[in-house]
Amino acid sequence: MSELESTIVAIATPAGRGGIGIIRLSGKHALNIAQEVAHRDFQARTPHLCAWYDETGAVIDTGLTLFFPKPASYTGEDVVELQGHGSPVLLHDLLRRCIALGAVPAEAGEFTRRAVMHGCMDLSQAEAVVACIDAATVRAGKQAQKQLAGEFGNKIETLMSALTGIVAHVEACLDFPEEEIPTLFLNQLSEQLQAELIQPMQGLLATSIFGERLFSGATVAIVGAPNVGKSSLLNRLIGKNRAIVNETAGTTRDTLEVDFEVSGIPIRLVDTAGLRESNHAIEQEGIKRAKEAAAVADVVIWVMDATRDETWQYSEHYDIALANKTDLLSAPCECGVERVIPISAQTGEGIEALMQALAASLGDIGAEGEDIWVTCERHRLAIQQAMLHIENALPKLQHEAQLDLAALDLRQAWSSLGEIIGVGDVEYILDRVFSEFCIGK
Ligand SMILES: Nc1nc2c(ncn2[C@@H]2O[C@H](COP(=O)(O)OP(=O)(O)O)[C@@H](O)[C@H]2O)c(=O)[nH]1
Ligand SMILES: [Mg+2]
Repeated sequence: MSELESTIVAIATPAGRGGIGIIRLSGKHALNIAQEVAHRDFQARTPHLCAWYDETGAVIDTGLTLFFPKPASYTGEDVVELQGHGSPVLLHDLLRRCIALGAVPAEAGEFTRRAVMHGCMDLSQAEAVVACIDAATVRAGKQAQKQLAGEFGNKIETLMSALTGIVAHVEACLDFPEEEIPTLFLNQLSEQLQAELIQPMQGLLATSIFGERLFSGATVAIVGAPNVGKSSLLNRLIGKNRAIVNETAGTTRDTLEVDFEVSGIPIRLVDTAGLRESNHAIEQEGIKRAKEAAAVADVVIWVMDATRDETWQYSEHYDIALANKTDLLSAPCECGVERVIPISAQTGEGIEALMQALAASLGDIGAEGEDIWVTCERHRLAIQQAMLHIENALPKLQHEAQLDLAALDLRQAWSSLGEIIGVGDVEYILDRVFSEFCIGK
Protein backbone atom coordinates (compact mmCIF):
# COMPACT_ATOMS: atom_id res chain seq x y z
CA MET A 1 0.00 0.00 0.00
CA SER A 2 1.50 3.35 -0.94
CA GLU A 3 1.59 5.99 1.73
CA LEU A 4 -1.55 7.74 0.59
CA GLU A 5 -3.46 4.48 0.28
CA SER A 6 -3.27 4.19 4.04
CA THR A 7 -5.74 5.65 6.49
CA ILE A 8 -4.00 7.21 9.45
CA VAL A 9 -5.25 7.62 12.98
CA ALA A 10 -4.01 9.42 16.10
CA ILE A 11 -5.14 10.99 19.33
CA ALA A 12 -5.19 14.69 18.45
CA THR A 13 -5.57 16.09 21.95
CA PRO A 14 -2.69 16.38 24.46
CA ALA A 15 -1.67 13.49 26.70
CA GLY A 16 -3.35 13.39 30.08
CA ARG A 17 -6.91 13.79 31.27
CA GLY A 18 -9.13 16.62 30.05
CA GLY A 19 -12.67 17.61 29.22
CA ILE A 20 -12.57 16.39 25.64
CA GLY A 21 -10.34 13.92 23.84
CA ILE A 22 -10.27 13.71 20.06
CA ILE A 23 -9.29 10.89 17.74
CA ARG A 24 -8.68 11.84 14.18
CA LEU A 25 -8.78 9.59 11.12
CA SER A 26 -7.68 10.59 7.64
CA GLY A 27 -7.69 8.62 4.42
CA LYS A 28 -9.77 6.47 2.10
CA HIS A 29 -11.19 4.25 4.83
CA ALA A 30 -11.78 6.89 7.48
CA LEU A 31 -15.54 6.85 7.03
CA ASN A 32 -15.77 3.03 6.85
CA ILE A 33 -13.79 2.63 10.03
CA ALA A 34 -15.92 5.20 11.86
CA GLN A 35 -19.10 3.50 10.64
CA GLU A 36 -17.89 0.15 11.95
CA VAL A 37 -16.86 1.61 15.30
CA ALA A 38 -20.18 3.43 15.72
CA HIS A 39 -22.50 0.86 14.12
CA ARG A 40 -24.12 3.62 12.05
CA ASP A 41 -23.78 5.97 9.09
CA PHE A 42 -22.76 9.64 9.15
CA GLN A 43 -23.73 12.69 7.15
CA ALA A 44 -21.05 15.10 6.01
CA ARG A 45 -20.15 18.02 8.28
CA THR A 46 -22.90 17.17 10.77
CA PRO A 47 -22.20 16.38 14.41
CA HIS A 48 -23.68 13.04 15.44
CA LEU A 49 -23.92 12.14 19.11
CA CYS A 50 -23.30 8.40 19.30
CA ALA A 51 -21.56 5.50 21.02
CA TRP A 52 -18.40 3.78 19.80
CA TYR A 53 -18.13 0.05 20.33
CA ASP A 54 -15.36 -2.50 20.74
CA GLU A 55 -15.30 -5.84 18.89
CA THR A 56 -17.49 -7.49 21.55
CA GLY A 57 -20.18 -4.84 21.16
CA ALA A 58 -19.38 -3.15 24.48
CA VAL A 59 -19.39 0.65 24.53
CA ILE A 60 -15.88 2.17 24.63
CA ASP A 61 -17.07 5.78 24.92
CA THR A 62 -19.74 8.14 23.65
CA GLY A 63 -19.33 11.49 21.98
CA LEU A 64 -19.61 13.44 18.75
CA THR A 65 -18.60 12.03 15.39
CA LEU A 66 -17.80 14.51 12.64
CA PHE A 67 -17.21 13.54 9.02
CA PHE A 68 -15.44 15.92 6.61
CA PRO A 69 -15.45 14.47 3.09
CA LYS A 70 -12.53 15.21 0.78
CA PRO A 71 -11.38 17.60 -0.55
CA ALA A 72 -12.82 20.16 1.91
CA SER A 73 -11.03 18.80 4.95
CA TYR A 74 -7.83 19.55 6.84
CA THR A 75 -5.80 16.95 4.97
CA GLY A 76 -7.67 17.08 1.68
CA GLU A 77 -8.73 13.46 2.31
CA ASP A 78 -11.80 12.06 4.04
CA VAL A 79 -11.38 13.00 7.70
CA VAL A 80 -13.37 11.77 10.68
CA GLU A 81 -13.08 13.14 14.19
CA LEU A 82 -14.30 11.18 17.19
CA GLN A 83 -14.74 13.72 19.98
CA GLY A 84 -15.10 11.79 23.21
CA HIS A 85 -14.10 12.20 26.80
CA GLY A 86 -10.54 13.27 27.56
CA SER A 87 -9.60 10.01 29.20
CA PRO A 88 -6.27 8.48 28.16
CA VAL A 89 -7.64 4.98 28.85
CA LEU A 90 -10.77 5.37 26.73
CA LEU A 91 -8.91 7.20 23.98
CA HIS A 92 -6.29 4.46 23.72
CA ASP A 93 -8.99 1.81 23.62
CA LEU A 94 -10.73 3.67 20.81
CA LEU A 95 -7.41 4.15 19.02
CA ARG A 96 -6.67 0.42 19.33
CA ARG A 97 -10.12 -0.34 17.87
CA CYS A 98 -9.51 1.93 14.84
CA ILE A 99 -6.13 0.28 14.26
CA ALA A 100 -7.74 -3.17 14.47
CA LEU A 101 -10.12 -2.02 11.72
CA GLY A 102 -7.23 -1.14 9.40
CA ALA A 103 -6.05 2.35 10.30
CA VAL A 104 -2.32 2.87 10.83
CA PRO A 105 -0.90 5.06 13.59
CA ALA A 106 0.00 8.49 12.19
CA GLU A 107 3.54 9.71 12.33
CA ALA A 108 4.47 13.12 13.76
CA GLY A 109 2.91 15.82 11.60
CA GLU A 110 1.46 13.35 9.12
CA PHE A 111 -1.99 14.97 8.96
CA THR A 112 -0.44 18.33 8.08
CA ARG A 113 2.02 16.66 5.71
CA ARG A 114 -0.92 15.17 3.83
CA ALA A 115 -2.53 18.62 3.75
CA VAL A 116 0.62 19.91 2.04
CA MET A 117 0.75 16.96 -0.36
CA HIS A 118 -2.84 17.57 -1.38
CA GLY A 119 -2.21 21.27 -1.92
CA CYS A 120 -4.43 22.42 0.97
CA MET A 121 -1.55 24.51 2.27
CA ASP A 122 2.06 25.25 1.40
CA LEU A 123 5.00 24.25 3.57
CA SER A 124 5.28 27.68 5.21
CA GLN A 125 1.64 27.37 6.27
CA ALA A 126 2.32 23.92 7.69
CA GLU A 127 5.13 25.40 9.76
CA ALA A 128 2.73 28.13 10.85
CA VAL A 129 0.52 25.41 12.35
CA VAL A 130 3.35 24.60 14.75
CA ALA A 131 4.04 28.31 15.28
CA CYS A 132 0.38 28.83 16.29
CA ILE A 133 0.59 26.00 18.77
CA ASP A 134 3.94 27.12 20.16
CA ALA A 135 3.28 30.89 20.23
CA ALA A 136 4.14 32.07 23.73
CA THR A 137 2.76 35.60 23.36
CA VAL A 138 -0.30 37.18 21.74
CA ARG A 139 1.83 39.05 19.21
CA ALA A 140 3.56 35.84 18.19
CA GLY A 141 0.16 34.19 17.85
CA LYS A 142 -1.08 37.00 15.58
CA GLN A 143 1.97 36.67 13.34
CA ALA A 144 1.53 32.89 13.23
CA GLN A 145 -2.09 33.39 12.11
CA LYS A 146 -0.97 35.60 9.23
CA GLN A 147 1.51 32.96 8.16
CA LEU A 148 -1.16 30.29 8.50
CA ALA A 149 -3.39 32.32 6.21
CA GLY A 150 -0.62 32.08 3.62
CA GLU A 151 0.58 35.69 3.68
CA PHE A 152 4.24 34.71 3.95
CA GLY A 153 3.90 31.96 1.35
CA ASN A 154 2.24 34.47 -1.00
CA LYS A 155 5.18 36.85 -0.66
CA ILE A 156 7.56 34.06 -1.55
CA GLU A 157 5.40 33.04 -4.50
CA THR A 158 5.40 36.62 -5.78
CA LEU A 159 9.21 36.63 -5.64
CA MET A 160 9.35 33.29 -7.43
CA SER A 161 7.06 34.31 -10.24
CA ALA A 162 9.03 37.54 -10.78
CA LEU A 163 12.12 35.36 -10.97
CA THR A 164 10.47 32.98 -13.42
CA GLY A 165 9.73 35.92 -15.72
CA ILE A 166 13.32 37.11 -15.60
CA VAL A 167 14.76 33.63 -16.17
CA ALA A 168 12.47 33.24 -19.18
CA HIS A 169 13.88 36.44 -20.65
CA VAL A 170 17.48 35.38 -20.06
CA GLU A 171 16.80 32.01 -21.62
CA ALA A 172 15.08 33.61 -24.58
CA CYS A 173 18.34 35.43 -25.23
CA LEU A 174 20.16 32.08 -25.10
CA ASP A 175 17.80 30.50 -27.59
CA PHE A 176 18.58 33.11 -30.21
CA PRO A 177 22.34 33.52 -30.04
CA GLU A 178 22.60 34.85 -33.55
CA GLU A 179 20.47 37.83 -32.63
CA GLU A 180 22.12 40.83 -31.19
CA ILE A 181 21.06 41.17 -27.55
CA PRO A 182 20.80 44.83 -26.69
CA THR A 183 22.77 45.78 -23.55
CA LEU A 184 19.85 47.94 -22.64
CA PHE A 185 17.69 44.87 -22.34
CA LEU A 186 20.20 43.13 -20.07
CA ASN A 187 20.48 46.24 -17.93
CA GLN A 188 16.75 46.26 -17.60
CA LEU A 189 16.82 42.69 -16.35
CA SER A 190 19.40 43.64 -13.73
CA GLU A 191 17.25 46.55 -12.61
CA GLN A 192 14.26 44.29 -12.46
CA LEU A 193 16.19 41.82 -10.29
CA GLN A 194 17.13 44.66 -8.00
CA ALA A 195 13.60 46.05 -7.68
CA GLU A 196 11.53 42.90 -7.69
CA LEU A 197 13.81 40.47 -5.88
CA ILE A 198 16.76 41.95 -4.04
CA GLN A 199 14.95 44.87 -2.42
CA PRO A 200 11.92 42.97 -1.16
CA MET A 201 14.18 40.15 0.02
CA GLN A 202 16.33 42.61 1.94
CA GLY A 203 13.14 43.98 3.45
CA LEU A 204 12.11 40.52 4.56
CA LEU A 205 15.53 39.72 5.98
CA ALA A 206 15.45 42.93 8.00
CA THR A 207 12.42 41.55 9.86
CA SER A 208 14.12 38.31 10.79
CA ILE A 209 15.90 39.35 14.00
CA PHE A 210 12.66 40.44 15.58
CA GLY A 211 10.55 37.80 13.84
CA GLU A 212 12.69 34.90 14.99
CA ARG A 213 12.91 36.26 18.54
CA LEU A 214 9.14 36.47 18.65
CA PHE A 215 9.13 32.67 18.65
CA SER A 216 12.51 31.63 20.01
CA GLY A 217 12.53 34.29 22.75
CA ALA A 218 15.46 36.30 24.08
CA THR A 219 17.49 36.65 27.26
CA VAL A 220 17.91 39.91 29.11
CA ALA A 221 20.47 40.09 31.94
CA ILE A 222 20.53 42.72 34.68
CA VAL A 223 24.08 43.42 35.89
CA GLY A 224 25.85 46.04 37.96
CA ALA A 225 27.61 46.66 41.28
CA PRO A 226 26.08 45.32 44.52
CA ASN A 227 23.15 47.21 46.02
CA VAL A 228 22.35 49.35 42.99
CA GLY A 229 18.83 47.90 42.83
CA LYS A 230 19.08 45.09 40.25
CA SER A 231 16.77 42.78 42.16
CA SER A 232 14.39 45.66 42.87
CA LEU A 233 14.31 46.38 39.14
CA LEU A 234 13.50 42.77 38.30
CA ASN A 235 10.66 42.82 40.84
CA ARG A 236 9.37 46.12 39.45
CA LEU A 237 9.44 44.82 35.86
CA ILE A 238 7.55 41.62 36.58
CA GLY A 239 5.25 43.29 39.13
CA LYS A 240 6.03 40.71 41.82
CA ASN A 241 8.43 40.41 44.73
CA ARG A 242 10.26 37.52 43.19
CA ALA A 243 13.90 38.39 44.00
CA ILE A 244 15.08 39.08 47.54
CA VAL A 245 15.84 42.76 48.01
CA ASN A 246 18.01 43.89 50.88
CA GLU A 247 20.24 46.77 51.88
CA THR A 248 23.06 44.26 52.54
CA ALA A 249 25.43 44.22 49.60
CA GLY A 250 25.86 40.72 48.15
CA THR A 251 22.28 39.57 48.85
CA THR A 252 21.81 38.03 45.42
CA ARG A 253 24.42 35.30 45.04
CA ASP A 254 22.98 33.06 42.38
CA THR A 255 21.42 34.06 39.09
CA LEU A 256 17.63 34.12 39.12
CA GLU A 257 15.61 33.69 35.92
CA VAL A 258 12.01 34.75 35.44
CA ASP A 259 9.67 34.86 32.44
CA PHE A 260 8.87 38.27 31.09
CA GLU A 261 7.59 39.78 27.85
CA VAL A 262 8.73 42.76 25.80
CA SER A 263 6.89 43.76 22.61
CA GLY A 264 5.53 40.25 22.28
CA ILE A 265 8.95 38.62 22.62
CA PRO A 266 9.05 36.00 25.38
CA ILE A 267 11.93 37.09 27.59
CA ARG A 268 14.03 35.23 30.10
CA LEU A 269 14.94 37.99 32.55
CA VAL A 270 18.04 37.20 34.58
CA ASP A 271 18.92 38.87 37.89
CA THR A 272 22.57 38.47 38.86
CA ALA A 273 24.93 38.86 41.78
CA GLY A 274 26.48 42.32 42.12
CA LEU A 275 29.88 42.60 40.46
CA ARG A 276 32.69 43.49 42.87
CA GLU A 277 35.97 42.11 44.22
CA SER A 278 35.08 39.45 46.75
CA ASN A 279 36.98 36.92 48.83
CA HIS A 280 33.89 34.95 49.62
CA ALA A 281 33.74 31.68 47.67
CA ILE A 282 29.95 31.65 47.21
CA GLU A 283 29.83 35.27 46.17
CA GLN A 284 32.76 34.69 43.78
CA GLU A 285 30.81 31.88 42.15
CA GLY A 286 27.77 34.18 41.92
CA ILE A 287 29.88 36.87 40.24
CA LYS A 288 31.26 34.30 37.80
CA ARG A 289 27.72 33.28 36.93
CA ALA A 290 26.69 36.91 36.55
CA LYS A 291 29.45 37.45 34.01
CA GLU A 292 28.48 34.30 32.15
CA ALA A 293 24.83 35.39 32.09
CA ALA A 294 25.84 38.76 30.68
CA ALA A 295 28.03 37.10 28.04
CA VAL A 296 25.22 34.95 26.63
CA ALA A 297 22.36 37.46 27.02
CA ASP A 298 20.83 39.09 23.95
CA VAL A 299 20.50 42.34 25.86
CA VAL A 300 22.49 43.43 28.93
CA ILE A 301 21.05 46.06 31.25
CA TRP A 302 23.71 47.75 33.33
CA VAL A 303 22.37 49.30 36.51
CA MET A 304 24.12 52.04 38.48
CA ASP A 305 23.13 53.75 41.72
CA ALA A 306 22.59 57.42 40.87
CA THR A 307 23.56 58.38 44.43
CA ARG A 308 26.85 56.45 44.65
CA ASP A 309 29.52 57.33 42.12
CA GLU A 310 31.61 54.23 42.92
CA THR A 311 28.90 52.21 41.12
CA TRP A 312 29.47 54.21 37.93
CA GLN A 313 32.90 52.71 37.40
CA TYR A 314 32.14 49.24 36.24
CA SER A 315 31.72 48.96 32.57
CA GLU A 316 31.69 45.86 30.45
CA HIS A 317 29.68 45.29 27.33
CA TYR A 318 26.13 46.50 27.90
CA ASP A 319 23.20 47.60 25.75
CA ILE A 320 21.22 49.76 28.14
CA ALA A 321 22.58 51.82 31.05
CA LEU A 322 20.33 52.81 33.95
CA ALA A 323 20.86 55.25 36.82
CA ASN A 324 18.60 53.90 39.56
CA LYS A 325 17.24 55.47 42.76
CA THR A 326 16.51 58.83 41.15
CA ASP A 327 13.86 59.27 43.85
CA LEU A 328 16.74 60.04 46.22
CA LEU A 329 18.15 62.79 43.98
CA SER A 330 17.29 66.46 44.02
CA ALA A 331 19.08 67.16 40.72
CA PRO A 332 19.44 65.00 37.58
CA CYS A 333 22.15 62.35 37.78
CA GLU A 334 25.40 63.24 36.01
CA CYS A 335 27.19 59.94 35.96
CA GLY A 336 28.94 60.66 32.68
CA VAL A 337 27.62 57.56 30.92
CA GLU A 338 26.09 58.20 27.54
CA ARG A 339 22.37 57.66 26.93
CA VAL A 340 21.77 56.63 30.52
CA ILE A 341 18.13 56.24 31.47
CA PRO A 342 17.21 57.63 34.90
CA ILE A 343 14.87 55.28 36.76
CA SER A 344 13.58 54.49 40.20
CA ALA A 345 12.83 50.85 40.83
CA GLN A 346 11.04 52.05 43.93
CA THR A 347 8.62 54.56 42.39
CA GLY A 348 8.50 53.18 38.82
CA GLU A 349 9.84 56.37 37.29
CA GLY A 350 11.60 55.78 33.97
CA ILE A 351 10.36 52.19 33.60
CA GLU A 352 8.36 53.16 30.50
CA ALA A 353 11.51 54.61 28.90
CA LEU A 354 13.39 51.44 29.83
CA MET A 355 10.72 49.29 28.17
CA GLN A 356 11.05 51.34 24.98
CA ALA A 357 14.82 51.00 25.05
CA LEU A 358 14.43 47.25 25.58
CA ALA A 359 12.03 46.96 22.64
CA ALA A 360 14.49 48.85 20.44
CA SER A 361 17.44 46.73 21.57
CA LEU A 362 15.50 43.58 20.81
CA GLY A 363 14.90 44.82 17.27
CA ASP A 364 11.19 45.69 17.51
CA ILE A 365 10.12 46.98 14.11
CA GLY A 366 7.18 48.87 15.55
CA ALA A 367 3.54 48.85 14.61
CA GLU A 368 4.05 50.05 11.05
CA GLY A 369 6.14 46.95 10.52
CA GLU A 370 3.18 44.83 11.64
CA ASP A 371 3.29 43.13 8.29
CA ILE A 372 4.64 39.70 7.62
CA TRP A 373 7.98 38.68 9.04
CA VAL A 374 10.62 36.04 8.65
CA THR A 375 10.04 34.06 11.82
CA CYS A 376 12.28 31.04 11.54
CA GLU A 377 15.86 30.25 10.72
CA ARG A 378 14.95 27.85 7.92
CA HIS A 379 13.17 30.59 5.99
CA ARG A 380 15.92 33.13 6.63
CA LEU A 381 18.65 30.78 5.43
CA ALA A 382 16.69 29.98 2.27
CA ILE A 383 16.20 33.68 1.48
CA GLN A 384 19.90 34.39 2.17
CA GLN A 385 20.83 31.51 -0.12
CA ALA A 386 18.54 32.82 -2.87
CA MET A 387 20.08 36.26 -2.43
CA LEU A 388 23.58 34.84 -2.93
CA HIS A 389 22.55 33.12 -6.16
CA ILE A 390 21.00 36.33 -7.47
CA GLU A 391 24.07 38.34 -6.55
CA ASN A 392 26.18 35.77 -8.40
CA ALA A 393 23.98 36.16 -11.45
CA LEU A 394 24.15 39.95 -11.63
CA PRO A 395 27.70 40.38 -13.04
CA LYS A 396 27.14 37.49 -15.47
CA LEU A 397 24.13 39.28 -16.92
CA GLN A 398 26.54 41.89 -18.24
CA HIS A 399 28.36 39.39 -20.44
CA GLU A 400 26.62 37.69 -23.29
CA ALA A 401 28.93 34.68 -23.03
CA GLN A 402 27.90 34.11 -19.43
CA LEU A 403 24.16 34.37 -19.85
CA ASP A 404 23.71 30.62 -19.53
CA LEU A 405 25.54 30.70 -16.19
CA ALA A 406 23.39 33.62 -15.06
CA ALA A 407 20.28 31.62 -15.90
CA LEU A 408 21.62 28.72 -13.85
CA ASP A 409 22.21 30.97 -10.83
CA LEU A 410 18.72 32.39 -11.12
CA ARG A 411 17.22 28.92 -11.32
CA GLN A 412 19.08 28.01 -8.14
CA ALA A 413 17.72 31.14 -6.48
CA TRP A 414 14.25 30.01 -7.52
CA SER A 415 14.84 26.58 -5.97
CA SER A 416 16.06 28.13 -2.73
CA LEU A 417 12.88 30.16 -2.46
CA GLY A 418 10.87 27.07 -3.41
CA GLU A 419 12.25 25.27 -0.37
CA ILE A 420 10.33 27.71 1.82
CA ILE A 421 6.93 26.83 0.44
CA GLY A 422 7.76 23.24 -0.43
CA VAL A 423 7.97 23.51 -4.21
CA GLY A 424 10.46 21.50 -6.24
CA ASP A 425 12.51 18.55 -5.09
CA VAL A 426 11.86 18.97 -1.40
CA GLU A 427 11.15 15.51 0.04
CA TYR A 428 14.13 15.73 2.40
CA ILE A 429 12.97 19.14 3.60
CA LEU A 430 9.51 17.78 4.33
CA ASP A 431 11.06 14.99 6.40
CA ARG A 432 12.99 17.51 8.45
CA VAL A 433 10.14 19.95 8.94
CA PHE A 434 7.52 17.39 9.89
CA SER A 435 9.78 15.53 12.30
CA GLU A 436 9.33 18.54 14.60
CA PHE A 437 5.55 18.19 14.68
CA CYS A 438 3.52 16.43 17.32
CA ILE A 439 1.57 13.26 16.67
CA GLY A 440 -2.03 13.97 15.69
CA LYS A 441 -1.27 17.27 13.96
N1 LIG B 1 15.28 54.78 47.32
C1 LIG B 1 15.44 53.74 46.51
N2 LIG B 1 15.97 52.59 47.00
C2 LIG B 1 16.13 51.55 46.18
C3 LIG B 1 15.75 51.62 44.82
N3 LIG B 1 16.03 50.42 44.25
C4 LIG B 1 16.55 49.65 45.23
N4 LIG B 1 16.63 50.31 46.39
C5 LIG B 1 17.15 49.84 47.67
O1 LIG B 1 18.53 49.50 47.49
C6 LIG B 1 18.87 48.34 48.23
C7 LIG B 1 19.46 47.29 47.35
O2 LIG B 1 18.46 46.85 46.46
P1 LIG B 1 18.58 45.47 45.69
O3 LIG B 1 17.48 45.41 44.72
O4 LIG B 1 18.72 44.35 46.65
O5 LIG B 1 19.97 45.70 44.94
P2 LIG B 1 20.90 44.66 44.17
O6 LIG B 1 21.95 44.25 45.12
O7 LIG B 1 21.47 45.40 43.02
O8 LIG B 1 20.04 43.52 43.73
C8 LIG B 1 17.59 47.91 48.94
O9 LIG B 1 17.58 48.41 50.27
C9 LIG B 1 16.49 48.55 48.11
O10 LIG B 1 15.33 48.81 48.86
C10 LIG B 1 15.18 52.84 44.32
O11 LIG B 1 14.81 53.02 43.16
N5 LIG B 1 15.06 53.86 45.21
MG1 LIG C 1 20.19 41.56 44.06
